[in-house]
Amino acid sequence: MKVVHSPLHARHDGGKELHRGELVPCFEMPARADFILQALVREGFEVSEPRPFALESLPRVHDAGFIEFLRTAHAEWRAIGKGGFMLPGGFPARGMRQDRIPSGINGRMGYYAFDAGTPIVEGTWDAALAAAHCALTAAARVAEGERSAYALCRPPGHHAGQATYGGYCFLNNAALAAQYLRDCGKARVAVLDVDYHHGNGTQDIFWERSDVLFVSIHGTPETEYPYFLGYADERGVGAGEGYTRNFPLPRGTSWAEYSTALDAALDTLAGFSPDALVVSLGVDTYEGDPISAFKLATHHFPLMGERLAALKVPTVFVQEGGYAVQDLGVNVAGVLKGFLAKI
Ligand code: Q9C
Ligand code: ZN
Repeated sequence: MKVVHSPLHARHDGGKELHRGELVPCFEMPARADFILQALVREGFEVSEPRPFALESLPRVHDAGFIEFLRTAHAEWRAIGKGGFMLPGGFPARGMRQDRIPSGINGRMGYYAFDAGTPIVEGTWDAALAAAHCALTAAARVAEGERSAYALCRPPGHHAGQATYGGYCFLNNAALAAQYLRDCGKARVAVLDVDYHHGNGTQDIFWERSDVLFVSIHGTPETEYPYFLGYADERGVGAGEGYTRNFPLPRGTSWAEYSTALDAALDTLAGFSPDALVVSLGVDTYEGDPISAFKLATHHFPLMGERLAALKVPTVFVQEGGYAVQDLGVNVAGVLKGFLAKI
């Protein structure tokens, strides 16, 4: 399995995020990708840089105005005399207008953002675009016949919707990979999201579609971020009805209950008979994660990989969350090695 990685990820270094009422150093930091890369190189994985892609590959899943906002946001911030990181100060909540996009940069930031924990800095666009290219390159390799590929995406992507950013995510790398596989002629593509947090962005993007199945296992939105999506009764609408499936689990969930939900999710995936699979691979389900509350141990991650291999479907792994920086590499390598041992 080849690894796709870009050093441009380091251009995104958010500084501070608003977390539980305080400005704290960002959990989503450049060292995350460095630790994962080190571990994978140590395990003998071959690493390459992403291929170039036209900007036109992005509007397949994202709104054009949203992409333009991300591309130019920090330059506009500098144009009003500001530097450093950008965080929004207001959002179009219930009872407010959603149909007017403010012209000023502060209002426009609140229009497209859905939290105050996702700073934009000067290099954010370059890093987010490089991460998207990593995911597209991994998808291209699988479309060309490789059994699997791993995209070391940073910043992550699964919280980014058609026209929204948040949860440390700007462009939805997994959704871009899934759409790329569709465009290469894979008729049915499944996305399995095992990040601790619900993949609200991916769900949003494929909500009305029956050609891409979205399945997510995550901490219940009753207590866990992103709070406002990810309940079991969300199943898609219109043509997409039944093609979104959610498995919310309580804080404190350990491998015994987690693996039962994983088996149910895998049954759902097998019933769809996908031609390709995209795994949104967050390892913030780990017991040592500083912002999450599941209890998976390092030795459980290879078991997860083994079960994914049993689907026998060409698979693109896309890195999402995981914030126990020192242990990220061994946990990610564990999933990939477990998978490779069973194919
Ligand atoms: N600032 C991923 O794992 N933190 N995103 C909540 C608000 C947001 C996690 C506190 C956690 C997002 C890709
Ligand atoms: Zn997460």
